[in-house]
Amino acid sequence: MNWQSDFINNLHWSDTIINKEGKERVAAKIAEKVKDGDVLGVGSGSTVFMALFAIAKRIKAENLNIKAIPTSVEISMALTNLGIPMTSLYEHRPDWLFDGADEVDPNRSLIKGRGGAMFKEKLLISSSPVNYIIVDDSKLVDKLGSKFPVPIEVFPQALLHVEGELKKLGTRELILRPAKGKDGPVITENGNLVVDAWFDSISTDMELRIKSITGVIESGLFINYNVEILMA
Ligand code: ABF
Repeated sequence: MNWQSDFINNLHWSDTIINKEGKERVAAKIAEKVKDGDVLGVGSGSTVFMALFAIAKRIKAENLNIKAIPTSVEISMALTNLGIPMTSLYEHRPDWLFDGADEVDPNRSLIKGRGGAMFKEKLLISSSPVNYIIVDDSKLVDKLGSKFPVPIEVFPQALLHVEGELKKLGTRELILRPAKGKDGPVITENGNLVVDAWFDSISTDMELRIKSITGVIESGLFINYNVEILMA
């Protein structure tokens, strides 16, 4: 199996992305920031993919020596395809990072995790001194939770316990995320489930309250992180 070319050929999302031009513009802004010798943290999502294509062009044209730390297997495969060398958190911490988001509120707090990679995304953001969140204006909201639920990665046998505790925190609706195109739930790269939790209101301590439930690995709430929002 030639997974490398299969992977690129299967990027059907490139034809269907919402606001492709906006995402391309912000991806170009990220590529401009890359300097020779940088170790980059690389998030997930279509905007990140576009930034990687732009970065790969610069690496080739200017013979830059860059290393990237990926947040998912999918991003690792894209890096391999594009010839961008990889490293890991065992060896390096990122100099800076770029990642997408699903919602951004006026305080720069975020909901992320539509791809289910929020644990590694949060680990990388927490390890990196400078973090750019690349979004188009459709991601801006007055209130977190207006358009997207909060994704929560849950250890499988803790599901019933976590469900009960989330109800105590006031969740309006909980959905066990289904796997696309097949029966059964999504299984994360860490072997866990993802629960999408809708809240009517998300207080600033909600991230910590969710994280303190035994069996929760991580949530897609990023409240008051050190991030700069880059928009097209
Ligand atoms: C990742 O990609 C996720 O945390 C977020 O859910 C998603 C954003 O994707 P896109 O850039 O395609 O809108 O950052």
